[in-house]
Formats: sequence, structure tokens, C-alpha cells
Amino acid sequence: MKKRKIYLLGIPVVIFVLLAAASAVHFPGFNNSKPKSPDNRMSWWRDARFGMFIHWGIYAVPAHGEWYMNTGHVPRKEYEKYAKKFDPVDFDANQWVKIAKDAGMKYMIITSKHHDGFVMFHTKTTRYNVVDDTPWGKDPLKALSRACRKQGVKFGVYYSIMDWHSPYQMAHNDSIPAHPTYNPTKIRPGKKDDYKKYMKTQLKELVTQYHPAVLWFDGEWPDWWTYTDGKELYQYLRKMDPRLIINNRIGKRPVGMKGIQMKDAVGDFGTPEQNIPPNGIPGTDWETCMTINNDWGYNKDDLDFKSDTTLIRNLIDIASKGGNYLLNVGPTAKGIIPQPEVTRLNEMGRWLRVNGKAIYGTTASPFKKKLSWGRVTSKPDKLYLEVFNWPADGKLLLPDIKGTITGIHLLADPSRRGLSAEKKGNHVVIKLQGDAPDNIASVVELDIADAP
Ligand code: FHN
Repeated sequence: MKKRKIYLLGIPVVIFVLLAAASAVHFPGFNNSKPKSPDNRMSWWRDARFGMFIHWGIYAVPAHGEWYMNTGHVPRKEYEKYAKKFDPVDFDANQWVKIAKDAGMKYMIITSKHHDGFVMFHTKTTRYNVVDDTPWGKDPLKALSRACRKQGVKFGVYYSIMDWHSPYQMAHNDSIPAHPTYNPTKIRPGKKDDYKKYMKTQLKELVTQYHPAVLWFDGEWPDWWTYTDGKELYQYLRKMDPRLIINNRIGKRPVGMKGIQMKDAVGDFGTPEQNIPPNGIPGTDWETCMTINNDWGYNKDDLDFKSDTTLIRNLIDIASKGGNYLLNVGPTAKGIIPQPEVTRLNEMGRWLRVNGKAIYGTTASPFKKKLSWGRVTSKPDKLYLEVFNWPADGKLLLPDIKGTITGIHLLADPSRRGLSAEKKGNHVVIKLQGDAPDNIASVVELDIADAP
């Protein structure tokens, strides 16, 4: 199609736009609804975008994942014996935090007590804890919270409300004591307040002993735990530490209870699990948690590890929808983070050292339309184009935007060579040069002036 030359000020349009791109012209475009929790408390978390989840406990001894007590129908007395075999002599808190930091992770959440009820910190509430009941006798939360502070990584803890070991909770079906099914537990009649007291004492120990920035609740689905329980516990913790960030599983996840809308959910952020919401969760802070293989706790037979391409593109996809990514590791009973997980985290760190600007402190893409070539993240005066599929013709098609493009360059290009653009109908065509600097995702940074 022969392009009809349009002259402006006697100059062909194409040249004009190039000049304009170099010297600022206007285009249409945006939406970014604000979450409900206050900025001052949430801002570090929103900027962080990427954290490490750690599922670690005595379930690492049998090494069939964190649900083994239930899936293996292991009677309590039998399961307790694993504590006697828990001796992680190779545990090194500084090394774990360094692995997270080198991966580009800004915060870490470790299991303080999972559904099996074994307590992974020093508590006065029960001897069934890592210090009093294992040959190892050390407190990993003390070491990790210290190492995090030293290395500038935010520290947080996971806590399960459901407790398969608690005398106040009964197995779902223990009609055959030798073959119990615990999930979902029932509350022993008249013992709910005892359990809530037990839980509150432990949560107070966690907050006052390790000063977590995040409390990540889970195991809230048994029907004896109610929305009101969640609200009450939230207020109890909020009073204890006004800066605490608490997830929505302190109450009931909106999916569980009919009628609970996301906006009414207790807690500061939503927690999609093992999936990325197709359109994010507009108007809410949210965080996708995901395994690198298929298990949260260490499972020696689970070698189905996701590729670093999948993991890096997941992080970008989640950020482009305004969410955080909490990526899990499952250390062994010896205290080692499995090498296949470390290798992939190192790859994510390599990518983020070049392209971190496109993730940290960004907000969701202004474009509703899915872009065939990749994703977009934004800042008030920047747009980051994360290109998964580098266009063969070097032309990257971008929908209209509001604001003036004042500069275009590749984040991977240390010389920040300027790229050009031209307007085509209601699109902007970014002209890329040469091959993709990164086959997983190459980032084009657009400087935008007077964006709304
Ligand atoms: O049952 C747990 C599971 O073991 C793991 O802790 C995940 C992590 O979000 N949460 C529960 C399943 O929803």
C-alpha cells in the first residue's frame, strides 16, 4: 500500500513523528484502581513484588511433602518420631537469605507451624517444638530473622490455623486410629477458646521474638474457623503491631464462604495459589504463591521443576497485573535448599540484575488488551515493555498511550542507545534493532512525559 505523504509544516508526517518522539507529542489511554490498605504500611510490600516462601519442618524427614501426616494417614504418636530424627546440621541462615537476595527476592516467609502442628521456633506453649524436641535443638526463625535484618531482606512467617497435632482439634476421621485422616479437622467440643488462646500465645511469641513484617496465615478452611474469628484475630494482631501486613487467610478466603466479597475479606492482600489471575485482582493487593516443582515441602521424588523461562515470565506476568510473586523452596531435612531450585533462582537473579527496574516499584499495565509479544509494567513516568517474542521485522506494535514518549532504549543496552518510534493509526510502532538481548524477556524502557 503506497503511503500517502501528509505534510505538516511542510515536513513528511513520518519524519515529524520521529522528531516529535524525540521532542514530545500527545497520545490517548490508562486505568489503575487503588487497593484498600494504607500506603504507609503496604508501600514496601507493593514495591517488593518478589519474595521467597519456605516450607520447612519435620515432614522433610520422610520427604513426601508437607501433607505426609494426612496423606500417609500417620497416627500422631508415629509422626512425632520424625522430630527425633530432625537434625539439619547443614542449615545456614545467612546462605538461605543470600540465595533469596541473589535471586532478587525482597522478602522471605517461612513456615513457623504447618498443618502438622510441629512448631519451628522456641515456644513455651508446647515441647513439640524444634528447640525442645529435636536432636538439633536450635531455633531457625531466630537465625533467619537475624540474617534477614543483616542482609536487608524483610522477614515474615507462615502460620497454620488448622493443627493436626493439637489436643483441641480432632482428626476429620479417626474411626480407624491406625489410619487417621486429619483434614479438615473438627474442633473438640468446648475447646475452641483453648485453641484460640494457644494460637494467640504463639502469635504473640512470634511477633515479639522475631518481629516479622508479614504474617501469612493458612489452614483457615475448617468450618469451625469463622470470618468473625478472623476479624477478631486481625484486630488483636493489628493492636500488637500496627505495621504488620497480614494475608486474607486469617479470615475466610472469598472463594470459601458464599457471600464474602474480596472487598469484605479480612486481611491486607489476596492469595491466589498455584495460579495467576487472568486479569489480576483490580483494586486489591494480591500475591500469587507458587511451587518451583509441585510440592511445598521437600519431596525427594518430585523432580518436576518449572523452567527458568516459565518462572521469569510468571514474575513479569504477575507484575504486569499488579501482583506479587511468592516463590517457594522446600529444604531437605539436612537444611539444604535443593540445587534445582537454587539454579533457577540464580537465573531469576541474573535477569533481575539487568531488568529489575521493570519489576520493582512498578504498577499494572495500562493496557487491558493482551499483547502478543509480551507484557507491560508501568511507573508514573515510565513504561516497560517486556518482550517475550521479539518481532522478526523489528517492529513492536503498542496501543495508543497517554503522555509523550521522550526516550526509548533497551534496559540491557548499557550505552542506552536511543530507539525510534512512529505513529501508525491508533498504534505506536517501536523500531527495534538487531536480535533480542534476552530470549526469555527483553525490556524496552519508554520515558513518558506529562502522563495523566
Ligand atoms: O495445604 C497448604 C499447603 O500445604 C501449602 O502450605 C499451601 C501454600 O499456600 N497452602 C495450603 C493449600 O492451600
